[in-house]
Amino acid sequence: SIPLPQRDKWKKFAAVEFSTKEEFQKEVVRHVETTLARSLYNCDDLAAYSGAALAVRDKLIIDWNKTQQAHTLADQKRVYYLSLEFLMGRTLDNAMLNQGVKDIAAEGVSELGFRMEDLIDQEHDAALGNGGLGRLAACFLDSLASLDFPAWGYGLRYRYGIFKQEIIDGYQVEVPDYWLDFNPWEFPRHDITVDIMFYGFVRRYTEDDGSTVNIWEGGEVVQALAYDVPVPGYGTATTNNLRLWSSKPSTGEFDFQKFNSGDYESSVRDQQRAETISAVLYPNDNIDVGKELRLKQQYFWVAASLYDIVRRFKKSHRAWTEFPHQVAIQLNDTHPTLAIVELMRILVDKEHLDWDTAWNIVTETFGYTNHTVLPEALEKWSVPLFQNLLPRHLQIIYDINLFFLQSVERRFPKDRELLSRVSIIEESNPQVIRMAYLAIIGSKKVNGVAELHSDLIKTTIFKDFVKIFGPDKFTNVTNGVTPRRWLHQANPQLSALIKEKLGSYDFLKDLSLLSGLEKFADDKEFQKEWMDIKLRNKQRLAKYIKETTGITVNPSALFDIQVKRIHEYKRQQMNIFGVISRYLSLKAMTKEERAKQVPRVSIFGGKAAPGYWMAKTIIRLITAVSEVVNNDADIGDLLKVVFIEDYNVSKAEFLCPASDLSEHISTAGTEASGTSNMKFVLNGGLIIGTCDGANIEITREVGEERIFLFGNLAEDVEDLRHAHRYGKTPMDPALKEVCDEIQKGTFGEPGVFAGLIHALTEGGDYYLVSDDFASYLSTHKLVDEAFKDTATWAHNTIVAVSRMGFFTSDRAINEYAEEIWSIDPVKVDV
Ligand code: HBZ
Repeated sequence: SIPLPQRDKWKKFAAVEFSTKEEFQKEVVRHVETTLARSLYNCDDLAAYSGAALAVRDKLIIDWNKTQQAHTLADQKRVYYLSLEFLMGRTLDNAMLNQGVKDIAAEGVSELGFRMEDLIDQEHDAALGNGGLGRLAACFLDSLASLDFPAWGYGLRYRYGIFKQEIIDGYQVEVPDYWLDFNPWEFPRHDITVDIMFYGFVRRYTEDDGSTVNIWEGGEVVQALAYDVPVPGYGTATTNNLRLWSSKPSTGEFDFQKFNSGDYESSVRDQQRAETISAVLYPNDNIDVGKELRLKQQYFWVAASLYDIVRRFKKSHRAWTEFPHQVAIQLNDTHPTLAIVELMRILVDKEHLDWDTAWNIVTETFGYTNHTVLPEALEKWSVPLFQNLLPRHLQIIYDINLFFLQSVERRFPKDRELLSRVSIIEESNPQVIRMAYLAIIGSKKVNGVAELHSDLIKTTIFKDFVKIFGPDKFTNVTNGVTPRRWLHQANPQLSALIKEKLGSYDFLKDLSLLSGLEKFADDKEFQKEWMDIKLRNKQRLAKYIKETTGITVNPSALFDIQVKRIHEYKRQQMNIFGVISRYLSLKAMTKEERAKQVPRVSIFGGKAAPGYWMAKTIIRLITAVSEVVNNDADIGDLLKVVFIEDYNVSKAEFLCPASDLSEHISTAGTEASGTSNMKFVLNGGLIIGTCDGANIEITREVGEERIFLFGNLAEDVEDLRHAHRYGKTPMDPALKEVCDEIQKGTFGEPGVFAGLIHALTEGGDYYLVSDDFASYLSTHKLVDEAFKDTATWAHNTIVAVSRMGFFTSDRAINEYAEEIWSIDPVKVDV
């Protein structure tokens, strides 16, 4: 740092944040003219967006610097959130909101000749995630900063985020998402690099004192380069850091032998291999594929992050045993579980701590969040693959397992079965490493993401570990969403109306204040304003649908939305079968009967993993049904079916405010929590859903009258599946009709959909579509009836919103801070 005598000069010229409209405008023009080398003669929306973003970024980074200094000075325990995914979406709007400059900035750009909405629309989503898990990480970062917690996120800086989805001839086509052309929100830190090793071998030798030392050496080396993304809190100066690692060839690694022998091309190819590590986000959600490059990504990211965390800890010159008092590390699913092993390697091999001391430190440091019970999603790595890539880490895992199994044997001496059930190594061919078990054994706390889910992990997949470690190691933290993005930013009109009633925007920091709305639930004038906002949000969506698909929808129809990743367990197939059934009933009606029906718009959106053939078939069925139904003159406005292409965070922001009804209809016991259910209700929509994930807690909060629950319960699923396997379940008659219609060719070549039908019949209907179908259809009838009574509908949505305070991510983060991390906030002075 700068020597004392020169610091006054620095302080005199320290960067200052803009705080007025004029100062903001000055910054925008300066950036457009200098940083971007444009002028008033060639400044389009994109250049104006860029100028505004750079101006806001300057403000962020000044706060970021203050925050890092305050955190260093406070020297308190920090939390590190390790996640392979951060689904941040757009930044400009959110940064302006959190910094409290939205109004002056909007006026400012308007006077410069632009509309803020148009500028915001220029921004490319930061789509470094698949779905709920990645978006949860983003909401958590927002809450951590807003609550002044000293926290860092660590992730990978993928060159390609989740693919862009195009629908061509009704089928999903994946297009690469190259998003880094212009990203003003990241700062490359060319001075922060870490060399990461792969492959090689372990050399073991004996020291003079007789102890053995293991050294991992001789492998391929790749360099990790840090990119920092500032994360501003709402209504506070705290601006935390999200550090994303990018891979590049290590500086010492150029193969001069190849170069000298004239094989220049192949030596460049070797270098490019290094860049491949952070090139692409794996596009699978809730399915484990086990590719070597994925394991490389995991180790690369975990090793760089731990090196960084340990380096920061070492600056304080504390004893190693203090480490868990300074550092909490949260594992977002099992993807970063190698961090447990890597920290052991650092402590034992590099810092020469004895095993037990090191293991105590490690197991006091980590927390593990589980996001799924689906067997196909639980991460397992083949031992031979692992042995080759990370030989020393495999030895450490074997030792962790050995000591663990010995302790289990001491406590449960006669239970051989138990030992094989809980072993980190599964004795399959080839052997595999069960990452969830490693994460449990190496963590202080394990949590699920909603009450039912946290109970299920304790009674099913991790039952043995509850017996071994006791129930207190397992806890629940129900997910939440940030009301800054998901209420105020997504639905500014609703937020403003709520503010008018509650007197201030304090509810954005303390969402429980929404309870103050309940007394207005029967106020006719308020109901009208409330429903008018819903209508305007639906009109905006209708306009978007018209522009992007050509389909005309009636904004006063009931908008029924299901947007999320396409997956059999989420049962979009059941939804589209339900739509077909509705279509068939409408077709069978007389004109008079039809006139009494509530018009519907069924809206779908979501990506299928590129290799998930069944999910892609579901998309094809949705688009096929929409082609038939939307063009059927008998039906007109009574039913429209829309598939929204390329569902992502910024689309969710205008879809959530536009729903009357949203669908959260997973087979009971399969959806760990769900978070879009919370977003939809918070925006004044009702839910049709199963007794699954957070739907159950939403029901408890808003009251059973305000949610349309249907279907079998989690506790019945096993028996129902069993009955299917033994051929004891005839197909539901309404579903049978739907299947017959598909097979007749009403929606095009039936062969295309054979897989979907097969899954219901010979496939054993694993997701229990047939078992839940009758209840699903009859509940939709209740929805239609309820929608006719506008006053009661308005009342119910107002009451529901007023009771959604629990589902803020601020509440979730406070629970993590208290029960898992033991961290306190640090105030940043301005
Ligand atoms: O995490 C989701 C759950 O399905 C959802 O119920 C929950 O609300 C949310 C947040 O807790 N899980 C995921 O989104 N999972 C993944 O995206 C995923 C990605 C890569 C994997 C496995 C899972 O290898």
